Amino acid sequence: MTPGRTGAHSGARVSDQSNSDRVISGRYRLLEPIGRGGMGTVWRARDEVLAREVAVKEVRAPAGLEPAELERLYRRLEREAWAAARVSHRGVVTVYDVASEDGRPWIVMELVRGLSLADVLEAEGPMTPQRAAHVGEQVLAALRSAHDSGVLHRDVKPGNVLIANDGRVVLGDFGIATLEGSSAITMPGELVGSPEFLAPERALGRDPGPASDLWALGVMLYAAVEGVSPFRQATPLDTLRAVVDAELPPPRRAGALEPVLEGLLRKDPAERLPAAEAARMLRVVGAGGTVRAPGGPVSGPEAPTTGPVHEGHGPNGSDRSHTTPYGTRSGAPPESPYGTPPPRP
Ligand code: 3AM
Repeated sequence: MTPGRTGAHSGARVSDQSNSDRVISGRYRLLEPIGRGGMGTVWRARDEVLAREVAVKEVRAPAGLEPAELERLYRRLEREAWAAARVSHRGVVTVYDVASEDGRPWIVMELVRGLSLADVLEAEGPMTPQRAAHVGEQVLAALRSAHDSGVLHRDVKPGNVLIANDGRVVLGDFGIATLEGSSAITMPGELVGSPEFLAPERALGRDPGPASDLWALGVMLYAAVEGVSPFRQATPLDTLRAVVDAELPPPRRAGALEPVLEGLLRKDPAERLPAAEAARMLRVVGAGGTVRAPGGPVSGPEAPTTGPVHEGHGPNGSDRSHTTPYGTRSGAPPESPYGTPPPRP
């Protein structure tokens, strides 16, 4: 990673330059698009009042909405940005402002200079279980802080996890976060969130809870070590069916992380690994130790194994050792982490 740059956010993959140099709300000058999320484009921008760079998310509504529906969507997004602003944690992107321009909200956030986990996986291929556990531990700490404030993220996925150049792992994009207990923003026929990360209870149309975010964390960590997303199928509908019905494809490269994945990816949210236990297990695996199946005793960090964990455990695994959590990039870029659907069990 190159210090000081915004990671892969050169704008090369984001073609919409049309708003460049536009000033939002008389204050935020859009400089370059740095990524595109589900709800719109994220820009690197300059806050002209405080003379610092920020990230600004442009919210785009699905085409064809009635004006009243549009208005409702925008007001809800504002409320949800305010909900996210309640969370104060070093692992959670700081929301500074909701600016209003051309009748729609623009979410102003801390600019994280680094790469998204999606970019890292694309460039480097699957992670070692130890490194994934280290990332997962930090994402979980951020989620627990959000949950303690009554905020659900609802869109945990590699594109929304930012790995800053200083090594900090930051959970970003609270654009569709919501207060626990309030209903989701839904457009006719639309599910909020990406199908492959959606927890079974959400795929079944039930209200999400903190455990739904833990499921998404499990999917993300599975994809990070295995190189394939566990339930992804050719169409969103088939993916949702697999989320609800399919057994978890047995991990082949997860090694010490396997009990954590199994615990986070239990279909019944009541049986899912509790956050505190998941945090403890991730800490142990991140330190090079091993853990027993969820519910069982955990081997403490006092007796971690040393050295890489389960390197060479699966195909292409032997040359991917990383001596530091964000160290050496090795080997040819592998297949996309979300490329090939896993075989159905
Ligand atoms: O499209 P990629 O994965 O490169 O990292 C986020 C993602 O990048 C980036 O915008 C894209 C869509 O979410 N992003 C989101 N919030 C950000 C922030 N606060 C951010 N990059 C820097 N700072």
